[in-house]
Amino acid sequence: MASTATVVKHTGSHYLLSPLPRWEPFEAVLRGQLRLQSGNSTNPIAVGDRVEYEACEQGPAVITQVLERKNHLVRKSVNLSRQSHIIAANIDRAFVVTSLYFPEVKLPFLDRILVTCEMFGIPATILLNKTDLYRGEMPGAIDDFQRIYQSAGYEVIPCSVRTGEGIEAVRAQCRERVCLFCGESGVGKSSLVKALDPSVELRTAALSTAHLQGRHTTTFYEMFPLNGGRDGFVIDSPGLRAFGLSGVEKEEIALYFPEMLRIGAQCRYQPCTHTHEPGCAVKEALEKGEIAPERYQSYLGMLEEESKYRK
Ligand SMILES: Nc1nc2c(ncn2[C@@H]2O[C@H](COP(=O)(O)OP(=O)(O)O)[C@@H](O)[C@H]2O)c(=O)[nH]1
Ligand SMILES: [Mg+2]
Ligand SMILES: [Zn+2]
Repeated sequence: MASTATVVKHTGSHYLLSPLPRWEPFEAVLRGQLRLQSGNSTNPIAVGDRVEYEACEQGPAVITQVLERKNHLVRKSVNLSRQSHIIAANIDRAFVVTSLYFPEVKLPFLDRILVTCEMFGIPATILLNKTDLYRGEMPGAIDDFQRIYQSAGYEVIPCSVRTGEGIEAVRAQCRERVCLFCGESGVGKSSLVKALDPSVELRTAALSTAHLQGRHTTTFYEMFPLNGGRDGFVIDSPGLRAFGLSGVEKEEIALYFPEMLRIGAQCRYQPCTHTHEPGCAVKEALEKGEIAPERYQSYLGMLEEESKYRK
């Protein structure tokens, strides 16, 4: 009889599985022929994958099948081979962590991460961390930030590991879910995970990197239980820098801005790039202040960058 479990860690040849929501990790290996069915990706199974396995009397269990994924994060290989690497699968929510200050927020970078989440079908919540550093000096800046992203359709949770602001709201969102923490380095991802459960051993330095085929770099991700799994499960990440928009058509980019996707259906021309076309509903909404100029600027930046690569 095959049982199902979730991949919580991958270390080269071995996997750790756990029958989530129970945290009882055990070792497993891959049945040989599964490797052949991995298509374009360099790894057939990633952290978060639900798999069927057969238990063995002695030694590790054997993974016999990967169940269908709800979503998965892919990193394209930098070279022109069509290979890609699956970073994680079945993520219920991404926490896109940022701070207004130290490091100073770069909205185009933040928007790129949000677009990446939309591309892969991962619901995102923004954690505006380190409010202890700027709530006093620039109270209006927090409101401005919230206005931009809430009007785009994202929930923003101001939080601080120092004062504890927002931590319980984040915890409530983690429960019964597998959440990915992502965002620029230094914004406080690992600190937030630690605030949710001080016993989590985030060995960020131990994220193994193996060089495959010269320039292709593989990073292994790992899942951790929050308070034994009672508060859900998290995957910390060193950043989303490597996930380019490669392979995205110009016309496609606006579909990953929820506020443009909503309004874009009313544009006179379809598909519309929302730049020069007459009767563009997105530009009208921009003029009326219904779409934040900061988001539109990020969009134009991405359009320009993608066209550059396409020429
Ligand atoms: N003042 C303040 N510092 C924070 C907060 N959260 C994290 N930090 C600090 O920011 C630095 C980077 O945090 P870290 O969790 O390693 O960021 P990561 O790279 O996103 O994982 C560390 O020195 C933390 O102590 C916060 O809420 N307030
Ligand atoms: Mg970290
Ligand atoms: Zn338009």
